[in-house]
Amino acid sequence: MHGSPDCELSSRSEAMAPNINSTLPLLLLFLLFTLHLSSVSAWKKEEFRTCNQTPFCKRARSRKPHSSSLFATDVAILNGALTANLRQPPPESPDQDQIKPLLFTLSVYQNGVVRVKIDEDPSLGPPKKRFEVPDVILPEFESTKLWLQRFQTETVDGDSGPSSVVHVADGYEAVLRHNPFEVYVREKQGKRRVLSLNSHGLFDFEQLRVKQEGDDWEERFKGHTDVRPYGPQSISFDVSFFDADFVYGIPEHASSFALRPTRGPGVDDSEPYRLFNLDVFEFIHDSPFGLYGSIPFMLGHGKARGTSGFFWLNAAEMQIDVLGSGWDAESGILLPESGSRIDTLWMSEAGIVDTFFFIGPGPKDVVRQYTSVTGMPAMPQLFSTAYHQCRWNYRDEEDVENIDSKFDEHDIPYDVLWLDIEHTDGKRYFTWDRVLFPNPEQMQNKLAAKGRHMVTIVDPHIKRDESFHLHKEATSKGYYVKDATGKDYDGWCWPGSSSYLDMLNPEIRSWWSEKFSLKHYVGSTPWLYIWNDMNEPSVFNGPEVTMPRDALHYGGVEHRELHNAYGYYFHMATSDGLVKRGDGKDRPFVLSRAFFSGSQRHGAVWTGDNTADWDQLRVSVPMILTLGLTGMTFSGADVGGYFGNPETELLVRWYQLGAYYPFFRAHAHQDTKRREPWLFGDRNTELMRDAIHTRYALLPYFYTLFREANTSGVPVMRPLWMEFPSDKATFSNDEAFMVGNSLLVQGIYTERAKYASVYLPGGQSWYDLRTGIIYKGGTTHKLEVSEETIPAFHRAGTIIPRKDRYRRSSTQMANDPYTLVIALNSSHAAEGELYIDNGKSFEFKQGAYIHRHFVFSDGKVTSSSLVPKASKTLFSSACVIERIIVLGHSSGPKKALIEPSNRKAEIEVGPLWLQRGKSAPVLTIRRPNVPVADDWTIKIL
Ligand code: NBV
Repeated sequence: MHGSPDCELSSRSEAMAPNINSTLPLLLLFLLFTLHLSSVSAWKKEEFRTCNQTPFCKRARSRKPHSSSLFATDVAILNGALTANLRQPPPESPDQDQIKPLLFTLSVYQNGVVRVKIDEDPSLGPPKKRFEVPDVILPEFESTKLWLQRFQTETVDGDSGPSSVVHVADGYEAVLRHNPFEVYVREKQGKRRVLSLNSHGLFDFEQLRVKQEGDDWEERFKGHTDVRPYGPQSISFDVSFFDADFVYGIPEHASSFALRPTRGPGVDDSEPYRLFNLDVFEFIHDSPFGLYGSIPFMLGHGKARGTSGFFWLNAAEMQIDVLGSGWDAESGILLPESGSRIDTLWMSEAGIVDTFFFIGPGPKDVVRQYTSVTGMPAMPQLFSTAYHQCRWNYRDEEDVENIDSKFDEHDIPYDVLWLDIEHTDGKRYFTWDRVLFPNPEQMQNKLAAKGRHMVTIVDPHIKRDESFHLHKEATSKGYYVKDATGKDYDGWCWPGSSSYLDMLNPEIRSWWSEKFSLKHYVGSTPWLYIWNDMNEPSVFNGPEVTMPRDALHYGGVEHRELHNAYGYYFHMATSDGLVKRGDGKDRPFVLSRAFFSGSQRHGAVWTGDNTADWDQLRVSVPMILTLGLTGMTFSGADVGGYFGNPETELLVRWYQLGAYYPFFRAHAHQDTKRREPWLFGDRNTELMRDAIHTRYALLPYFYTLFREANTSGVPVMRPLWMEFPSDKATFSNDEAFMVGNSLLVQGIYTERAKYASVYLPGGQSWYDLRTGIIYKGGTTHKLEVSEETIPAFHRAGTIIPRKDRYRRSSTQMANDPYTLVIALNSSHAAEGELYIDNGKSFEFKQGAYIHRHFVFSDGKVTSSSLVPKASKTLFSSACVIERIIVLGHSSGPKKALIEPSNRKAEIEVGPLWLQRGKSAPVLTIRRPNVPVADDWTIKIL
């Protein structure tokens, strides 16, 4: 099942062989590294630090509740914000460090966002400015700041001193409790708390220091030494989510969707959830260890109040404990009854406190609030929402041509063919192995003739090769990240000795983005898009397979301070490159492995190197749900599982599930057997084709959902509770999910499954997507499972737009007619939307799109526009609606009347297009052929 260690060794060593030059030190290093790799098999836990091996984490975890003696003084309104100094009592003995006051600022923004910043006071002479992550917060966010004029004082919780209170939004206020220091948001009425920081007195802030004789701050791990020139500089504090039954978020981990307690009674020795971007070889399916990306944003959700969110903008290593109820008993201090409150402990190695409280109260409000700070997910090009075919590697042009034609032969649509690292000349990105790929433009043009695209990989490690123009230029311009001594950092990756561009520097990002122009990227065409892998960054011989924390970036920033955002800046620069390449006209497509808050603005991500087993199929759902909830809606997992050879049944089930991932790509490791959909016998080809066809039919619905995400932050793939926030039975369900508000999908995660238990929420019914058979909501159904499909249901009361004709690619479907599927609820009503634009350019931003609202009520369907009235139409479509299927309509009328054209259309009471077995009441309006862009009404007579 797992990739063999030998193969892994051969692929990596082969990649480096040409770089072994005659110098002894290099050879030794190479041998050492080879030895190191030969021991690589499955997940190597010991290569990565535990909390106990991470001093700041160990220290923070050992602190007892109420050990912080911080109190607020000098409270004032300054620049429209509430400010204060946070102080500690003078030290008891002269050899203890005198803690300098910290600056506290609380600002309030529109729509229920409160920002709390705590940093060292620059006027008190810290040895350097601590790192504040730039370019993540939207510039326009600042303009939503509500300029505070005053605060009120009040005595809370029987304190002897006052608290300062400011107004937040309708019905909410923020409170700064002076002594002990605490900050929280509460409801005005009834004063119920929503979210709080430092309620348990775990706040700690290690200030930067200048090294004195005898100070030994070095940290060692696995033969690596981190010099830590400013001493320990960590920050930790507790955050409480009130009235929350569960907490969610903080990707990326392969674990359950509702986050499990990591400490407290009955929790054995768990690690905290770690946020540290790492290339983890063969990650396991249930672990709080950090993977490739980090989003320090957590949501709490409960039946009693709804949803709230907390975001800490900090790119250093973070560790987060979810504290199980009763955790504080360890300290001997008994806290008031917690109710359904969930306490968490946040610990970071460096940076500042820059936190955001989102008051909700609904789940969609919280994601809207979070994306109002970090940005809405980019609107993808239509082709990228279709099916992608990848493998490490499609060998050469002939292989590409063959794969491409096989898709046509087997009548399977696909949109994108991917080339992994072997297509390059010695892992020098932007180049081609000219023996294998002598005519890359021609190859891409052939694909483009069928409306298809290509993606090539561009990794961040740059081969240190004097004859490689990119390396020469980067070296002469001084564009590489430096090591702790100030020399260009030299690490090992696929090309051997490599350096890494300092993507924190905007000038370097801009230089990098130019490299994607058709002129610079020789052999590229406008149909070529990009894949950024290894951008955590992955460094084979670095500590924990990444860059040393004491490496230096632009402005003297230490790598430890920005580590989790390195991949973000790389993704950003690449995506800007593709925008520039098209003169700012076309939307980019860049898939990235590493990510941070805000990555949603730059493209898609995937969950990295999973394994072909059933557990990994199952965990893909909570992983993608978590990404969606934290802004990264355009995400998916490698269909089929990256490492190992999936059994045929698993592969088919993976296609059936993957067809509903927002990002739908099959991918495999180079040591696996070929597994394109036609290699497993006719029946299995048919099953995989069906799954891919389902995705293509639903593309209009997916694209509409991507637009919804782009305007509201609400993810394409959602947890059930996002649609049914007060249905407790949904809160920890991570085997099923919603695609938009209309479709519920339940994966099948076991071999030879005969039955599945599917919980269908809400008071309304659900229609089986294939048969139209109706099921009651608010209950669990034990359903027979067939090999043909995984269970999927259309929610009563909603309308789904489809395109039912199959072409070679989504591009070729552009002029195809639509089908509307109307699922009636108990009042015989339903509604839905359809968004259309040219699928490619940024013109939609100027209003060049169609957005329809369909309503069924009183026996008629009405189409009206949701586009604000513009002086002229900027985008039109000649497409028509060729079929309207009404589920749950049992009477048998014969005709439908179309207005305003005053035409009649035939009605048929008959089976569904997807149906194979039993039927249910369904009525089809045949060939109404109403223009999709127009207003019309169709009445069933
Ligand atoms: O570029 C090779 C692979 C790639 O196929 C995969 O998708 C990435 O996640 N890459 C990692 C490097 C090495 C994997 C063992």
